[in-house]
Amino acid sequence: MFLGLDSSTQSLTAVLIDAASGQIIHQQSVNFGADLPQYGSPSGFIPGGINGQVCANPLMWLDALDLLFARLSESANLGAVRMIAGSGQQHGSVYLDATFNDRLASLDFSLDLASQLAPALTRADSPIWMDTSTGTECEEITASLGGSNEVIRRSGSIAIERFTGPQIRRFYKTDPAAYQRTHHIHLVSSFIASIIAGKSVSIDYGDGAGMNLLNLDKLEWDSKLLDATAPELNDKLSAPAAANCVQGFVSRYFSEKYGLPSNCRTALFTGDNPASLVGMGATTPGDVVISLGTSDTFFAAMAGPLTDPNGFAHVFGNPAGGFMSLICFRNGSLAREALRDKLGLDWSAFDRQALANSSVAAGQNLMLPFFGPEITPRHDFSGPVLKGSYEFESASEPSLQVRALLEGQFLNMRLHAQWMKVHPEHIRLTGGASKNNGIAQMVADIFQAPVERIDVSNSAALGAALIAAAADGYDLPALQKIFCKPAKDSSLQPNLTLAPVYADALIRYKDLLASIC
Ligand code: XUL
Repeated sequence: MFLGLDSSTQSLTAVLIDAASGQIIHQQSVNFGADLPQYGSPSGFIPGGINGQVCANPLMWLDALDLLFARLSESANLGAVRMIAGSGQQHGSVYLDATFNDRLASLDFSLDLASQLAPALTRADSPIWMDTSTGTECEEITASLGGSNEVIRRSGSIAIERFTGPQIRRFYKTDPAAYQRTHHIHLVSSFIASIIAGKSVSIDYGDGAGMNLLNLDKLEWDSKLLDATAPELNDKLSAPAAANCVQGFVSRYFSEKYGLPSNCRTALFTGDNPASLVGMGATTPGDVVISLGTSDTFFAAMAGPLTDPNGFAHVFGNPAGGFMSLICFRNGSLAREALRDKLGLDWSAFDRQALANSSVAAGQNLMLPFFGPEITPRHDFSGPVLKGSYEFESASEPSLQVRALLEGQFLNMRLHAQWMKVHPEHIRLTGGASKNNGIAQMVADIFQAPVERIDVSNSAALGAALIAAAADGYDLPALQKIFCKPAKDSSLQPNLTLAPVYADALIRYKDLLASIC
């Protein structure tokens, strides 16, 4: 059996799989807000941060680990676990002093993790991915590298507020003495991995690429980016490595306290998005995942470290080897809901409208589908931009607007994924709106690729369990065929006659966008 853990923003989740029988044996979760109310973090972070600061208490993550393993040891056979891997919310960082390793090596299992490791923290809180306080530091790092293009070329992303490098720089500037005392800087993923392994372990390429510090060509910490970020930073970071590197055996704390076998091994942990790529069964170039949520995301495996020249997208390591892109679109459900409300429709009417006028109206009317500021493309839109027939622009025929909004969202995705030079061969669609057949067909038609619906809850923790099994020698693609199956009867083929229609719409969409920003 293999155990995958995911320490996300709101919860810590475990998925236990039996690789030989292809079964998920057990799933268990600790919700930070509900299960650990003493941390005053109902949504997993400390509310009320000023100037865009969003932090969590790393001791909460440790208490969650103890609670999760206590629950697991009561409800599952941990004695059969051969390897553990995991993932964490990306970008968050934990700061520790020179005693960290010794404390890990001598943990007393009659006590808890939080009280024994608290004295090693050089910073009581951990900035997480929701933090936007580092605008100045991003500008400083960018200037020091001679511009955004160079930061993108080296690290795969522009210097961006939530990424760890700018966060480290801000810590160094605001509390230089504490920075000086810091011997280890960990990501959430590598912090939890270190606790499980009983020693400070490496940062993997998947999560490490979310720091604005990893050189994607060399897969090493980039000396120019390190210098631009904070002094002596190289010494405080463990060397980056591949996610499936086995670290050794699980810490005695976990084997003696919770019944894991003493020869249970641990792999590195990665970011939640790279782990989801594995859990969604999309680690081969040509596989694309589109997740329709509050924001929509598009992520896809890539063989080489290509980067988005516009700097809208991010590039991370793919735990199965190679790289992956992550492109976020802020106006996802936010925009779908805004249009639904504006047209006075309920969801079922909205869904029916999406199905209506199928091929006849395809690509005829254009909408830049942004009801507020967008990140891909980065622009402060004040509302959608419409170009088409009178019936469309005046909303006298509301179905035309519903169709154009959705088409606009997927044309925008197709346009902003072109830099990857990957033609999607399979699209895995997930998230609330993916259940709608009209929307799913539209995705197939606009990308001209087959679409499968996949409904994996806990895809990051499942991905981590699969990484653990692969690190033990199992064939990952074979495991993914079993564990990451699309929902029954959920596959849709593209309507090939619409290929030229959407190729033309894409050009007109691009021109309309260029006329605005
Ligand atoms: C990715 C990002 C989020 C976190 C959420 O860049 O910031 O998806 O990983 O857990």
